[in-house]
Amino acid sequence: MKEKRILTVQDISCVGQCSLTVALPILSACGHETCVLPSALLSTHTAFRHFTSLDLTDEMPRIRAAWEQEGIRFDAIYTGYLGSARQVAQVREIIRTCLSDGAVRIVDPAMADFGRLYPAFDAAFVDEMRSLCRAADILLPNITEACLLAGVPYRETYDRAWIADLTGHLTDAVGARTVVLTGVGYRPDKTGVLIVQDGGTDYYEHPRVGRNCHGTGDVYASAFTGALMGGKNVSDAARLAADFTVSCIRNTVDDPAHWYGVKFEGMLPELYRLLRGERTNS
Ligand code: PXL
Repeated sequence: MKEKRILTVQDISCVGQCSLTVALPILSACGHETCVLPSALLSTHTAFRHFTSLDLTDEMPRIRAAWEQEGIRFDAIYTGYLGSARQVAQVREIIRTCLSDGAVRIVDPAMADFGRLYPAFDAAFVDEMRSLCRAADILLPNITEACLLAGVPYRETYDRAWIADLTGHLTDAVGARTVVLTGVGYRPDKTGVLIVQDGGTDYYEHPRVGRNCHGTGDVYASAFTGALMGGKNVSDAARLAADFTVSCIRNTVDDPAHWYGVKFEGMLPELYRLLRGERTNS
């Protein structure tokens, strides 16, 4: 495998197993050179009751200019939780100026879950995130994020026709070439990912394990990006990331004190096995 240089743009939550503290080890475990641009610095992620947050937007133009002077280019950019609506313009500028030819642009519009925006965000942020999505090759939303981006009211229960309608509105709204929609479940104890690509869809169903774990979206997006940039196609990367995320949640659910994140660290050997093509989940 030819390792890639990947830039990931998301926050550092000092405590909480999300964003960069998840993306960096997972992308590195996939064998890539992982470069980071912290979007914000938080004491914890925002599901904790008390947290501090420092938006790092103002540092971005300085960092970008320094990279330009050094001639630094990336083979892929993968963005996650951003620090503010005004930061999106900076991230778009980095996409415009810091990528090598043919680089892959992956956007996880990490801003909402379970029908609600995260505390720091509002409708203006959603509009900006939509503009970032328009600059992406691959989008990795959950259903809540897809609804916000597409302007479709959120629903807890749905059928295949509603999901098809949602992805239709989403691709109209953002023009992304490929969408991997996560958390799509049609049966009890099952959930899955829907890959929308080249005018067709491909659904991968997998077990829904235990309670909802915080940070699963970041584990998923990081494993997806690592696998894709390692040479898997979108469908295989989407499946591999789902299998890995299920293993990580299984490793977490029995520990009720561990409500704030996913215990992915001990599962990195499993990620190696999956990347080598050995399936271990049913
Ligand atoms: O996992 C998504 C995420 C990332 N970063 C921060 C968050 C969240 C979700 O709440 O608060 C700071």
